[in-house]
Amino acid sequence: MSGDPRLAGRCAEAACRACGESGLLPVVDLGCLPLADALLTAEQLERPEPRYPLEVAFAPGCALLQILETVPPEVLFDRDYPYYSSFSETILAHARANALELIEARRLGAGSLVVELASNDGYLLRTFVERGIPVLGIDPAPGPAGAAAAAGIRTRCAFFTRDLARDLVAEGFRADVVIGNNVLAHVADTGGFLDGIAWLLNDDGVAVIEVPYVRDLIERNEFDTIYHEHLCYFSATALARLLGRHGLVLHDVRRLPVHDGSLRLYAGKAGTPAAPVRALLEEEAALGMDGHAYYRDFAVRVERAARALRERLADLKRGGARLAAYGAAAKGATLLNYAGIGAETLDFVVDRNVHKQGRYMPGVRLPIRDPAELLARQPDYVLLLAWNFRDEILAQQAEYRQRGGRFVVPIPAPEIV
Ligand code: DWN
Repeated sequence: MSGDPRLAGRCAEAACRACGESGLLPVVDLGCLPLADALLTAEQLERPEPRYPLEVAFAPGCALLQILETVPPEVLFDRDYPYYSSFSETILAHARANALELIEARRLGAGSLVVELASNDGYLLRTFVERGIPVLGIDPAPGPAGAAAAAGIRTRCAFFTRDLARDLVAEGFRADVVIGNNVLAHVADTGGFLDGIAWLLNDDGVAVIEVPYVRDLIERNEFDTIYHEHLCYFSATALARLLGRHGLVLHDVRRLPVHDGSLRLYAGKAGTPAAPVRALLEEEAALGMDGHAYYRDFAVRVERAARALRERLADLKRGGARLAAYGAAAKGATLLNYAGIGAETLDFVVDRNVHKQGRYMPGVRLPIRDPAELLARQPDYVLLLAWNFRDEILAQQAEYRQRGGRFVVPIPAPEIV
C-alpha cells in the first residue's frame, strides 16, 4: 500500500464516486502530473502547464478503484482534445467485429436505433450506417464529433447526462442498443450516466459497454493507464454493484485483449446474470478483488517498474545510443512524467495522428513528429509508448527494424524487440 500518511488522510476524507461512502483506502500516489492528452503547441511551451494530483484509492464498500481528483470534463475534453480512434487499424477491426456481431445477434435493421456514447470520430457507428441502420453518436469533443458528422454519421456534440437522456426520450429516441466503449471510466457523474442509459434503452434493449479491466492493470502493471481522464478502474464485482444501483442488470461479460485487457459488459433493464458473469465474479472473489489487500504491493511494483525502465534507457543512452518514442498516447504522458524520462533520454516522439503532430508531449515537452521521422533519423531504439498496439506497430515499422532499429516495450517490464 502507499504508506504515505497524507495520502491515507486524503483518502479517508474522500467519498466514493460510485457508492458515496467515505473511508477510501490508499493504493498509489503518482504525484502531480499534467493532463495526459493536453498536448502543447509551440506557443504554450513558454508557459507553465497545469498539474493535478493523481492519487488512486480503493472503496471497500463497493470494491471500486478510483482517483481522488476530478478535473472538470470541459477542461479534459475541450476543443483541442486530440484523441481520434480511427488512427488504429486494430481498433477499427475490433469495432467492426463488435458492430457486425450486434447486428446479427439483435437482428438490427432500418427500424432499429443504435446510440453510441463517446462515439469519437464515428469509427464504430460507420459499420451500422453502411447497413442502413439508424444511429446517433454523442461525443463532447468538437474535433472527433465534427469528423463523425462530416462522415455522414448523425452526431450530437455533448456530454451524455441524465438531462440529455431525458431530452432525447422526449424527442422520441429509444435505443435498441446503447454502446459505450472507454467512456464509463471517464464520467464524473457515473450514476447519472447509467440512469441516462436505462432511460434511453428500450425495455428489451441492450447496453454494450467496454472498460479497461483493473485485473489486467494490476497483474500486468499497466500503471501508465492511470491518468486524470480515467476516474475509475473497474472490476466485474464493482460493475455489477454499480449497474444494480441504476436499474441495470449485468447479463453477460467477456474479457477482451484490446488495450491489453478490457471487459465488455452486456446489460439490460431486466433478466438475470448468465454463467460468464457468475464465473468471473467467483474468480474475482477468489483473488480477493473486493478487498484492499489485492492492491497491497501495487505502489511498490509501480515505483520499481518506473525505475527499471528509466535506468535501462539511461544505460542505452550512456552507451551512445540515440532514442525516440512511438505513440503520443495519454498513457505515454503518464509513463514519461511519472518515471522522469524526458529530453535527456529521448529526442522526439512519433504518432500517426495528424492532430498530434507538431505539438509537444505534456510535461516532458518532447516534439511529436510523423512516424516517417524514424526512417529519416533512424534512432537506435524507440520506446513503444503505445504498447497496447505492439503487433500493429511492429509490423508497420518493419523497415525501421530491418535497418537495425529496436523497440523497447515498457509494459509489463522493459523488453527489447
Ligand atoms: O480511454 C482512452 C483510450 C481508449 O484512448 C482515452 N481516454 C484516451 C486514449 O488513450 P491513449 O492515448 O493511451 O490511447 P491509445 O489509442 O493507446 O493511443 C495510441 C496512440 O498511438 C494514438 O495517439 C495513436 C497512435 N498510433 C500511431 O501513431 N500509430 C496508434 C497506432 C495503432 C499506430 O499504428
